[in-house]
Amino acid sequence: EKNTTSDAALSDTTALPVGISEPLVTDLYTADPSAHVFDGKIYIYPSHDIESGIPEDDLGSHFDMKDYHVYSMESVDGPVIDNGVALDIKDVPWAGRQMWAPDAASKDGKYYLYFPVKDKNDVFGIGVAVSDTPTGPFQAEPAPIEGSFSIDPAVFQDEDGTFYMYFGGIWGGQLQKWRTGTYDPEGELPGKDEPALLPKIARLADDMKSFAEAPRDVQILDAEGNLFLEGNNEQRFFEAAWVHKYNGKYYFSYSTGDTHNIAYAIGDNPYGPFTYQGLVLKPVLGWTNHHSIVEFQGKWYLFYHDSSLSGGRTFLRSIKMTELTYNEDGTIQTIDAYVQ
Ligand code: FUB
Repeated sequence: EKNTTSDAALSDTTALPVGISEPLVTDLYTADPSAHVFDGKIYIYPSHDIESGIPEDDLGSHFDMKDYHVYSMESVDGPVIDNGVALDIKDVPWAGRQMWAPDAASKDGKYYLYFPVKDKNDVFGIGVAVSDTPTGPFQAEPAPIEGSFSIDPAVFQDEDGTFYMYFGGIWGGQLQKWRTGTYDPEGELPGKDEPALLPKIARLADDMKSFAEAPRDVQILDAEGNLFLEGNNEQRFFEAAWVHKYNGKYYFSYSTGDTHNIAYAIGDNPYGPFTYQGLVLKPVLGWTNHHSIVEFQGKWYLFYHDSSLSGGRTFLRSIKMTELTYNEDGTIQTIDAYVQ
């Protein structure tokens, strides 16, 4: 069942696994960390988890977040600074509920916060808000990005300065309701023997507030060049896209959702196709698994979350970071967050 933790597990906190990393933030619950290096500092753009009292369901209704905080770090061992509320849902004119996993980008001295939120008809779209500083506060645009839908934006800047947004998520993320190109409230996932739904990519326009092209599918292929089937939930895309570049190759990483992995695939250009390689991160405590990968001062780091601080409550998560290591051939050494 999606996003639930049994009461038995909650009542026995001694049964919780010991993590390799401590939470970066302990006074709020935080999740879905998108990390970037701007002007030599790490900035983290997470979701801000709260106890909403909304019952857990397969659509993630209990993830009813209402604002974002941005965190900054001058060094990996230094303090993690909470820069306060960067954007509140009440300041997003079109928003209804559920501020989910955000990301950010910087261009020409401006900073852009990209965020998925449901509109007043309960349909997810992706908003953008602008600031003169990486920490905000951010001023939301009056409407979602035209042509955007679903959840989990991740904005990647290529070395030539071009920005691309990856997005999408199935189940509560509503990607299955957009299969015809417009929103269909009755939209269903493909059958188990059909190709799984794919994440989306769109190049951002110069204004950073609109798409320069219609979103298209990002193909994730197996070693034989085939798309994963919907029934292959160990490997197919679910949500939480992220892209980084290492040694000239493009790494597309993502959550497999109901099997709780962070998997990755490698390609030769931002559009893919990407060929599946394996796991970046094994399942963590809590239902969701969501991450980012960033280089800082010559080392690579994985930012992720788990529910250890809340004793396993799946909608009260905490962001963490750990070093990530590549093998000689460019593959990533799989991380188990609970093996020291
Ligand atoms: O935090 C809410 C949702 O849970 C995110 O958008 C998903 O990626 C999952 O982590």
